[in-house]
Amino acid sequence: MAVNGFSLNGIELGVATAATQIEGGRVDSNWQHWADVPGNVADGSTPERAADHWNRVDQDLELLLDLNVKHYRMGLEWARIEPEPGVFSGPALDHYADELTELCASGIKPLVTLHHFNNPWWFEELGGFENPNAVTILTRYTRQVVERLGGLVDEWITINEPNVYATQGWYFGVWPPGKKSLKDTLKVMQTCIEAHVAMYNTIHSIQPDAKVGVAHHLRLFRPARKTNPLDWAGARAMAYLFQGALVKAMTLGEIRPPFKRNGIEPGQYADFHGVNYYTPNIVRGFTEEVAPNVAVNDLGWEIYPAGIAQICRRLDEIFPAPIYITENGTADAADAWRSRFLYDHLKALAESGLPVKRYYHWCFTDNWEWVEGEEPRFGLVELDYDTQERRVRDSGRFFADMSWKGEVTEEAYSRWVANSHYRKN
Ligand code: IFM
Repeated sequence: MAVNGFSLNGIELGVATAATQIEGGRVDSNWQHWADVPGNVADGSTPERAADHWNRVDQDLELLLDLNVKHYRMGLEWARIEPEPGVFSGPALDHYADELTELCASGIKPLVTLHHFNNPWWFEELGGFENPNAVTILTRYTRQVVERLGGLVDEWITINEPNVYATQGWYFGVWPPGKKSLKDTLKVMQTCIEAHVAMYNTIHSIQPDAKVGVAHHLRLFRPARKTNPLDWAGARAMAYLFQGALVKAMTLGEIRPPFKRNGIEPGQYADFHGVNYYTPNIVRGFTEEVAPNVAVNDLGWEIYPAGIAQICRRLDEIFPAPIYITENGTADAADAWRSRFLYDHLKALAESGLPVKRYYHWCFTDNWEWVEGEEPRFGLVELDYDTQERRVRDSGRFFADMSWKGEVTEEAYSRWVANSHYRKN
């Protein structure tokens, strides 16, 4: 009798990456400039090294095949594609076209992210998402890309984690452009809404059957004290401002304060729900904390697998659409619990009864983790940054087995999960 095994119930597995985090190379982008300033990145690294994927596409394709992935989420480096305003690089677009051609020829379906926190430096200097022409500029870039690459890819993510992008860069000031202003944060979120809708419409005008969405970073906001009204109010307010209002605006054109309609009509602006889920938030008053005595990853983020299905259920209630888990993963340098993490999150999804169609694990290889640098290890594939050697972790072997079989077998559970344990804070 099956005790620990389960069927994935049709959820197809893939892995996710982002250009700045794996490609390497010195690119004239907001992140290169930010990382060049001493003190901005914890270990002093920059995206210049990363996984050198730009020069190792073939090698990495072999690894993707080794992992049995059916889907690959990748990002584009806008600064490579449009190095000067309105000037598009044929060689950069050709490079991505070649990569996409190889993926398709290998039976791996690409999902391409147009904006993943990365701006060309010229755009950043123009004020980036605060520039009054930002939507037009992003739409021009989108049109060029989709016209060139649309024959190879028909699934797109317009913007990755607009809430994280806006709050880290404009509210906490720890990411470029390093501002600390609620007013500017909301302005950037407003631009994200308008840019997404314009990009969505642009893609569909070129590829009517394309599938387009946003990769939303979604959290469960839970009150620290179950009977404290202030904690409840804080949790509700944070959930609304960080994600609720943004998701409704970007999915259905349902505009609520503090956002403005600015010409956006109610409608459907997502062909799938894109969910990046990592951790819940515990709210005490209007501050956040990590609960004591809970499982945590190397970055101290709580691991709460049930939350992934709870988040998806809320989205399904807003609007029933296929759900793609566009990111889910954990920083686990020793690969001590990644297999259990995979098992628990996939089990919660597979048993949820929700229309979860895809699961993209973050990350394919270890990746340059923004201001955390090279230290956190999210990869199914371990990377030696000095030698650029790659090695599939045990959790990667477990992932490959699940992806191949469409289920977790009892044998796979005993081999990879039974001895994989979380550690508590
Ligand atoms: O590495 C990031 C990614 O760029 C966006 N989502 C969260 C990941 C882990 O922090």
